[in-house]
Amino acid sequence: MPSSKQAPRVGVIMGSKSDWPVMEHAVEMLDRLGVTYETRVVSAHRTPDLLFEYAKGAAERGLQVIIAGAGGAAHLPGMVASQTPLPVLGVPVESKALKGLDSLLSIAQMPGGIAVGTLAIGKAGATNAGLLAAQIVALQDDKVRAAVEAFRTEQTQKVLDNPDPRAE
Ligand code: RP5
Repeated sequence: MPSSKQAPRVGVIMGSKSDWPVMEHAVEMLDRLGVTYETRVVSAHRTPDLLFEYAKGAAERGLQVIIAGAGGAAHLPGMVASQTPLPVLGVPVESKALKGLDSLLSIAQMPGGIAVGTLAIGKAGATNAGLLAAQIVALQDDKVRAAVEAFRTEQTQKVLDNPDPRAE
């Protein structure tokens, strides 16, 4: 679903609906930084034709970055990257069996020649994927750049204002 009536600039896709509790943190960050996006389940093994259609049409539709989250044998980010010139950010989702180490290695260990920017496992990775996507969009958008800078200033100030680790 698009975030607003404005054209989405970031595509947030995931291999399964079950990835949403992690991937919603990417969307939260994009919302916070005022970046338009769309969200969609695109599975590399359950809907391979959709994967190709989505990735091939992404740049033409005006997307600037794709965030792809997947767990287990997580081939979604790499396959999407192989079908688009857009930067692809991969988020390894925690798996039940191997706690996301499988997802991390599947996404990070791309053979040279097709790049996927791999983030941390889980919530931190999804949050940073949203942040990094915004930073990429900010290269051509001063409003988003100002929002990224304000976010970081606020984050720094919060730490400086609360130096006592025991305080509530
Ligand atoms: C991957 O398999 C998905 O990205 C998800 O993390 C994992 C499990 O999917 P479900 O069985 O919950 O649909 O493709």
